Amino acid sequence: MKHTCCMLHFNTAFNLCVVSSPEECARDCRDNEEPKNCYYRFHIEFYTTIGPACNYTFLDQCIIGDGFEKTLIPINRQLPGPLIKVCVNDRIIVDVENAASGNEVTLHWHGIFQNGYQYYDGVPYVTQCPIPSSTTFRYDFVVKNSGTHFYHSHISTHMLDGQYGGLIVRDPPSKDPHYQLFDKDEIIIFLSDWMHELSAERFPGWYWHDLGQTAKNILINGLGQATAQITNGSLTEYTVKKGERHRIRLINSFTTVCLAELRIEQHELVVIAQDGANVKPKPVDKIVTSTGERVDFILTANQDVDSYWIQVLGLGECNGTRRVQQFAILQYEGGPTWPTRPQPSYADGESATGVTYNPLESTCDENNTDVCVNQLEGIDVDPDLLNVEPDERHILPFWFFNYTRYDDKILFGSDTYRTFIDVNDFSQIISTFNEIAYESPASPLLTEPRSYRTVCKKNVQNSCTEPCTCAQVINTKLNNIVELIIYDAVRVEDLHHPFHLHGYEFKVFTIGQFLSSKNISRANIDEVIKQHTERLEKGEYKNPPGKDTVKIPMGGYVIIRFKANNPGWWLLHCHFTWHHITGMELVIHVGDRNDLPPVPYGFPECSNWTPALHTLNNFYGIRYP
Ligand SMILES: *[C@@H]1O[C@H](CO)[C@@H](O)[C@H](O)[C@H]1NC(C)=O
Ligand SMILES: *[C@@H]1O[C@H](CO)[C@@H](O)[C@H](O)[C@H]1NC(C)=O
Ligand SMILES: *[C@@H]1O[C@H](CO)[C@@H](O)[C@H](O)[C@H]1NC(C)=O
Ligand SMILES: *[C@@H]1O[C@H](CO)[C@@H](O)[C@H](O)[C@H]1NC(C)=O
Ligand SMILES: *[C@@H]1O[C@H](CO)[C@@H](O)[C@H](O)[C@H]1NC(C)=O
Ligand SMILES: *[C@@H]1O[C@H](CO)[C@@H](O)[C@H](O)[C@H]1NC(C)=O
Ligand SMILES: [Cu+2]
Repeated sequence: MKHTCCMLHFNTAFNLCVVSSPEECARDCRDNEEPKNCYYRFHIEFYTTIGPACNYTFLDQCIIGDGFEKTLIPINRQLPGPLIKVCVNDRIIVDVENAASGNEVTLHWHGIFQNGYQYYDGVPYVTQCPIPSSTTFRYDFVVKNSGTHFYHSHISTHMLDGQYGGLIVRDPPSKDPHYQLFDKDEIIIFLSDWMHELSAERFPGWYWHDLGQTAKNILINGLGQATAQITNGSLTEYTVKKGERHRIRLINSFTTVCLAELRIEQHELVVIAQDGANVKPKPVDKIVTSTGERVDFILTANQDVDSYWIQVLGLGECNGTRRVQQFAILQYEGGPTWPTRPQPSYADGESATGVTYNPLESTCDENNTDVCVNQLEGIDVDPDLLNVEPDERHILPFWFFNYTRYDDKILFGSDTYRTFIDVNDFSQIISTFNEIAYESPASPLLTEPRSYRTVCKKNVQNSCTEPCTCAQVINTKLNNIVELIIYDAVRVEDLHHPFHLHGYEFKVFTIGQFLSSKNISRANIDEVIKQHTERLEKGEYKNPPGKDTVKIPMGGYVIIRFKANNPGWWLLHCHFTWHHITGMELVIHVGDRNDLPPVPYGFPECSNWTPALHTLNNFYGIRYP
């Protein structure tokens, strides 16, 4: 692996460089250290849990999951996939070998800005062609922003089939404002949701039994109990030493609409970063996350030498009849391997008192007893972001287009094959964002920008009837201050959609919720903007915190801002898999072609191929009249 030749992209010359292994890269980060070239090989194939590898003592390729036998499409026969742990400014090279015959792959490096490496963001038909099976695609980028990130499949529903893993980018001591607050930085709590069949079974979904896409289980670092029964060995155990302060990195890699609430018996959790953005420390008792969100917190092992339950409750739809929950164990060195107290029930977790970070329902104003993500204090803010008027403001409602309300001919008319999902109330829906359901073009927008229909807004393009579908693009000027107001126009019980922006960290200014169950009108939003403007005029926003994924409360809204200083084609989408693949996404196009690095030499292309009919006929010498 070491001392290999490799080529730096965007560089015409060949550069000799040393490639380091994952272990060499997962070093302590030091000031003034040479960055490393970190190489990973990701092999993707169909596989099963509790398979024959689990019979041998060397368990490297044994995936247990929750002990239920099922097919998955993991990376390197691991769940979660291999951990990428590097220092800021390292270069990450990942060769993705797609051996899952019949399935395409792309991987998104969630949280990495990719400024200068726009071709490696992993969004199919936006930044690259999907990786066909039996081919290898090399992701190759330098990470310039630190934090707790992760990677996951960005195509179809494959994220649920086990294609994800942690991506931790650490700062050297002088760059980490919280460096003095912890002794150890080793624990990762990686949360994923789980079903007992391949995800494809649930897209569009079943109609007669077990409707919808609700998760069956939750896994913590790929492990969990299948039922209420306690089985030793199937839970993740974290070991700490009494007195130590741990920086714990929590990653939510769910795919369904369930959210997760984490609590660690008898321990306070001090939040220090969200989605890789540092914040002033804030002690809380419970941490709620939705898919795409990450939280770094400090846990001080200051309780009796013992074992403690780490309890994760599934919220939203997972808090229905099933009350899905999962456990891991925090074990103090010298303490028992298993907690002496009984395993808490869902109701025990629910009734545990204390302050909740990122609560589901909250007004997020000064009277809030919980802590909304906009109520943490950032470490630094670009003063331009506090301008009263942004350079651009985009008001973006989202809702579901419900085919079932209309004549069935819209969905099942002859010769129309519209995308839909079957949801748990027997209706068929697609998802719209800014009044359009996103539809992929046939070639990546980044490399083939002419391939999309430029005008596709309802009422503007005559041919676009409701539901309007197209590759929706919002053009933005490089370096503009951009404000987005994203709102849940038609509230649906239990849904709190998390929106993720690629390529950026934004600042969260306001989160709010309308308490009535009425639809949110544009007039409601105008009132919200008025109050927001007043707050800006009075200088009431001091240091809005950063994030890259933010959950919009049911029937609520968020106001976020960012400086558009990263040129490229960046997806903005609901991170619930079934929502974004049915249209709840759009592309923010920043700058133009001249602002981007050249397309890497030999970069794969894809497109439709429907040649004129006479081409073939000319070749064979056949003529039509
Ligand atoms: C694998 O393990 C199971 C359960 O212990 C056992 O019944 C089976 O015989 C083993 N198979 C092989 C091939 O060793
Ligand atoms: C789990 O392990 C502990 C300690 O070894 C033991 O006391 C307990 O009975 C085990 N529980 C089960 C369900 O096997
Ligand atoms: C579960 O749902 C019930 C009923 O809506 C609610 O009262 C309770 O607070 C929810 N639990 C959690 C942990 O969100
Ligand atoms: C907070 O509570 C106080 C006292 O009840 C009330 O006067 C004030 O209007 C509340 N603030 C908001 C934003 O609702
Ligand atoms: C869709 O419309 C049907 C028929 O009006 C209704 O029963 C169902 O609740 C709606 N579903 C959603 C998700 O809005
Ligand atoms: C809310 O909006 C949905 C979708 O546009 C519509 O079907 C429904 O009738 C509206 N409800 C009310 C109360 O206006
Ligand atoms: Cu959504």
